[in-house]
Amino acid sequence: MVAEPSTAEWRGSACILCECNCGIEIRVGADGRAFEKIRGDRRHPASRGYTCNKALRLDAYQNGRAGRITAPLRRRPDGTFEEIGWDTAIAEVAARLREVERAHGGKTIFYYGGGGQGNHLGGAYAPATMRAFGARYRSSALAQEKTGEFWVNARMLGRPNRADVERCEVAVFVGKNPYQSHGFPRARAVLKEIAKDPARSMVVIDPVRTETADLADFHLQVRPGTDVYLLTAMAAVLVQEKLLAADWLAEHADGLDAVTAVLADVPVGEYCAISDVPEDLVRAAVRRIAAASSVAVLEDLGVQMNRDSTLVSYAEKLLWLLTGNLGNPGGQYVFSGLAAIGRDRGHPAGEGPRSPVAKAPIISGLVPCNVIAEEILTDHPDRYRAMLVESANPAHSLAGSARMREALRALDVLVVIDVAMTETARLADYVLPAATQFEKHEATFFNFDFPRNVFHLRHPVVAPPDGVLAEPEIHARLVEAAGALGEDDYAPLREALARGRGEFAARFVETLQARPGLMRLASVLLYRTLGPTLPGGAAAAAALWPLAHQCAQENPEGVRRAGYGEGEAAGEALFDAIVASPHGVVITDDPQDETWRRLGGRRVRLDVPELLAEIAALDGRPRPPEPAGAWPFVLSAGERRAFTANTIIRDPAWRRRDPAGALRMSTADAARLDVAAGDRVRLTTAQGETVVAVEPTDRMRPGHLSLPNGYGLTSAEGSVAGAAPNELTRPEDRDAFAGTPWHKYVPARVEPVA
Ligand SMILES: Nc1nc2c(c(=O)[nH]1)N[C@H]1C(S)=C(S)[C@@H](COP(=O)(O)OP(=O)(O)OC[C@H]3O[C@@H](n4cnc5c(=O)[nH]c(N)nc54)[C@H](O)[C@@H]3O)O[C@H]1N2
Ligand SMILES: Nc1nc2c(c(=O)[nH]1)N[C@H]1C(S)=C(S)[C@@H](COP(=O)(O)OP(=O)(O)OC[C@H]3O[C@@H](n4cnc5c(=O)[nH]c(N)nc54)[C@H](O)[C@@H]3O)O[C@H]1N2
Ligand code: SF4
Ligand SMILES: [Mo]
Repeated sequence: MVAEPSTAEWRGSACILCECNCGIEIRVGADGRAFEKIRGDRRHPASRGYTCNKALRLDAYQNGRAGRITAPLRRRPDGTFEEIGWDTAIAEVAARLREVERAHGGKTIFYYGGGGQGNHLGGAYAPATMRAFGARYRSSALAQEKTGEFWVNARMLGRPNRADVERCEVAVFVGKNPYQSHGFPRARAVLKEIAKDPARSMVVIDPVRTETADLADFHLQVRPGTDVYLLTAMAAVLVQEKLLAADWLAEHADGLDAVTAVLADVPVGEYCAISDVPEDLVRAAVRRIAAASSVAVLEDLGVQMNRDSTLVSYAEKLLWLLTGNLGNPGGQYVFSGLAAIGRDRGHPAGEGPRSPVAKAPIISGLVPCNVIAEEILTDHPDRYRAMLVESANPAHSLAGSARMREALRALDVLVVIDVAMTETARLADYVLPAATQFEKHEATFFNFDFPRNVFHLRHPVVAPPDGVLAEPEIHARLVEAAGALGEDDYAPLREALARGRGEFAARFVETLQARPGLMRLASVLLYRTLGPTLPGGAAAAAALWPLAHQCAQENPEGVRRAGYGEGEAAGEALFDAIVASPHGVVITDDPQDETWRRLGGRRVRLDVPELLAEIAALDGRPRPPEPAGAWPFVLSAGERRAFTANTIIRDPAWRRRDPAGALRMSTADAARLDVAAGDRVRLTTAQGETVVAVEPTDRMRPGHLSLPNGYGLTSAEGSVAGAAPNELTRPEDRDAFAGTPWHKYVPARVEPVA
């Protein structure tokens, strides 16, 4: 049982609106529900009291007019929903999935999601449900943003890595606006520190003069979609001006000759012209990077959801590798963590696992989001027939919403686990209502900090309403209904646990060795055995127990320095500390050279042949078309702004500004079209059209448009606020290597409406 939280006191939790998950404290009102006050939590080891404007509005997530669901729903033949009990819901969902498995094989059951920006604990239990029904394929939002970068990291380094922005001398942001989107702790404060310090510099590569660009020393205001030319030119300047970290490269990297041979021939001036950035400015920025003792480079959606995204990731990594910025304080590092987010085997292009229908590359275990509809809408025998969607809203968030809706309708069965009636849930056969992130134990695996990495198991802040369940319980019930686990499996482990955790650990390992088939069911096995014994009703934390042990084994030095001791005991101590603290704990405190140990003595590989060949061939490629003719604009569909948070908060009233999500365009374009702020225009793309209000601004380049992310949600009453970006995007517009979308490069036109 979850302990009833008491009111009238500050309770430790975290903001769930972006991957930073800043620690917060919440004071709940006398009604036991309202978030009366929210403040940054000074005891949180990563955020240290910091929040941005968004955390203070979290009551709108918990208590807003958000279409909350509090009973399992079953679709009636006429398309309306009826409430059913949990026993019926679990039995019917299990029977329907079993039916699909029997008729077509478990591989036709597709799992999507597993957590948004704040809730990954459910995702830790989902593999058990997949295993119980024989499901093999899965995906999540990561496969429409990060998989290209994951693959490049795997090919070049063998491990994912991050940039140490907090300690760097020079920060470089490529298609990223951390002032609004964050992405590292205390982002606004860190950006201001860099801007203020004459010894440090900031380079921003973005077509928009963003709030981050305002703080930059070098703003390379690139023509949308041409970053591959700009970043290749930047890497080429390093070679051509002899700015390479030669000694470092000799010690740590292979393939330099192949790379320099290609970069030596790059026509820097011409590539700068294609990108429309003054060559002098580009050279000055590169010289600043080369002269710095440390450079931290972060790329994000502006390039990851754009043309040539995987190639851009490669050129971006060459920039910091050729200058020796790996493993140095303030450069790039390989992080610890409780889960392996971002790891991939790094198969050569064309050789790794593929999706069953579209034969798209599966990177980090994820099918590219842009082919999911294609994998359903076909008569291929292996097409996906059933889908389990958890904590995600693919009918809204994936490219080509119309086609995605058609695909979801074409499934034999769609099951959605969510807190609210979303665009996706409306299409479901069954909707299973979850407790919100403030009503249960919850956590994320976005733990990438260095040298001190942090994990935060949040405790419930308010009691859940009757009728909802936390995801671990939903998965456990589905697994049991499938007959994959039961009392016979639990009893011996419980017996061992009664004699102590040591006995339990030994019996658990023995059990998995004897029955390897239980491996992927382990989370539920632990939830039902170890779970009920955890303090404060933290049964959901059971899945963290093996992860804590694994973390202690893989990072003995970091875990010891963080104060957990050594050997088996360190894993137990780390786990107990995680479960006990409502404020988050430091899990590893790494020595500076830990990156090299994690790379296991492997050298960096600079020449990824498939990618280097494409870079070499750039010059012979047709030049990217200027926006013209029927599509004179490039639309960036889905920008992060002061009041956007994907589709996590569904109540539009949470927005202090910009309730309908204005279309930003340059003042010059607005004058030419004769439209002023607030005027409505028709925005058309090859996929669809919408009517939106414009906001002319001198921050935009002429020819460039931007729509915010996360608008266009249907309210409980059926009204829609703002434009849904993916009514305007197409699934076929995607990267050749990773299948990631071109959401930031959508040819468009704009016409004033009367
Ligand atoms: N406020 C807020 N913060 C968020 C989120 C949110 O919804 N709202 N979502 C979170 C999530 S899920 C993510 S993945 C991150 C994403 O964080 P970001 O990637 O920083 O967010 P975006 O605003 O989508 O895109 C970043 C920048 O790319 C620029 N851009 C557009 N086209 C191009 C181009 O052709 N080249 C280059 N170089 N840049 C271009 C845009 O102008 C924009 O400033 O944010 C997280 N944080
Ligand atoms: N055109 C365009 N499309 C984009 C983007 C873009 O920039 N442009 N950005 C993309 C990016 S980077 C991302 S990350 C995705 C995000 O898109 P999705 O991965 O689809 O997820 P979210 O919009 O974050 O929605 C999270 C869902 O979780 C639900 N939820 C909230 N709390 C809980 C809980 O505790 N339990 C459960 N079970 N559910 C809960 C919410 O109601 C919501 O339905 O969107 C992508 N789509
Ligand atoms: S939205 Fe703001 S407060 Fe919330 S986690 Fe992100 S940076 Fe922190
Ligand atoms: Mo994202």
